[in-house]
Amino acid sequence: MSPFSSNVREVTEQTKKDDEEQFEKLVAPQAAPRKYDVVYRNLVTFGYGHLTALYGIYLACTVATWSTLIFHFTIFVIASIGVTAGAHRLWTHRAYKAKMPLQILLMVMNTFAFQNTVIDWVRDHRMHHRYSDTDADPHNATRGFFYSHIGWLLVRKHAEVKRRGKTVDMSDIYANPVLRFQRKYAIPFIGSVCFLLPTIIPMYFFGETLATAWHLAVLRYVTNLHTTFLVNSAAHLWGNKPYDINIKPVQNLAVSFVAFGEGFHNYHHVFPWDYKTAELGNNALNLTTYFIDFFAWLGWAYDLKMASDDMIRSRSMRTGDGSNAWGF
Ligand code: ST9
Ligand code: ZN
Ligand code: ZN
Repeated sequence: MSPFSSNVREVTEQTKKDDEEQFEKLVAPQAAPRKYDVVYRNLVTFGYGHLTALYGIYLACTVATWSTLIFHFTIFVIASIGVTAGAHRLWTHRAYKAKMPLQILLMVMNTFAFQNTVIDWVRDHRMHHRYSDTDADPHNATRGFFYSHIGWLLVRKHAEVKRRGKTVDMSDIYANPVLRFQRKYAIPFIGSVCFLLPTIIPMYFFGETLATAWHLAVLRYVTNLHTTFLVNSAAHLWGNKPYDINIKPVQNLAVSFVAFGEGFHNYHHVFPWDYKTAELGNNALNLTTYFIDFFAWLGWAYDLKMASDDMIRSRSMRTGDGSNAWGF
């Protein structure tokens, strides 16, 4: 455990609610034949985004200044942690608690990532855990890499997502004033934070042209999207299963590296309420944990939940594939 981890609480037994969710997972159909209802507007916007990002790579390698590149790398890190520490570990899984200043900071950091509003993100992600890799999971990985990576955002959701989604408890999220603010002012706020500022700042401070500034801003955004998407695709397909061999999510170190610690995904699906999302939380592949530990040290994060060693060991012995925490 890190010296910064004050206020850590070891969880020693699954709640009754988890058991009920486990049961429901079994009854949603896994990948029943379906007809895809393509959303052409999304096909056009994602197509434009990717072409813009490709040209952004060319500009990054030829004309962009180092200041602009460092600036965008910094935003990439900020946005990533806004997703991992904010939307994911804090708001979806309630793996720790955060005081108001940290919640506001995380909401702004998350806004740089523009992955819908946090409210919508949490609703989809709670469905993903409750009905993992069934038709009620928005990005059901039994439908393959492309569907779970990005395809699910190009078609209407499966009826099972909408039907079973009505029962998912979102009361904590709907009551959260910070998240309500983000949703209420979504268009001007997300537009300004995610696109406008990252375009204007390199123009005024680093002397970039509008074309270079815009293409690099979109490149940074698209890169953030793909590192997140890899958790839904690669970390459900390629890797080991030290904790539960019966589920699709795996340990994938490459994904952990690009997604700030979110690739230890076999562990995460077994212990979703663990704030580290991994057995070995403090390491170079899990920078999000250092971020949360730092704020725990400051007193802004508290009640960090963590699975006990005994609990992890007995679960590994019961259902794991015999590989270790790193997935070897
Ligand atoms: C983007 C994607 O933002 C975000 C990706 C998140 C990925 C999560 C990854 C998790 C990884 C975990 C670890 C973290 C790792 C982080 C690493 C970081 C380095 N429950 O959605 P609609 C109902 S892309 C309950 O329109 P359609 C509900 O009644 C970027 N109910 O469905 C809803 O109405 P309302 C920008 C649900 O029409 C109604 O259905 N974003 C649920 O089938 C309609 O919902 C975009 O481009 C649910 N889960 O359309 C937007 N879902 O909302 C992309 C739906 O009023 N999305 N209902 O209550 C869309 O355009 C559409 O959602 C669609 C489906 C076309 C995909
Ligand atoms: Zn998953
Ligand atoms: Zn999760």
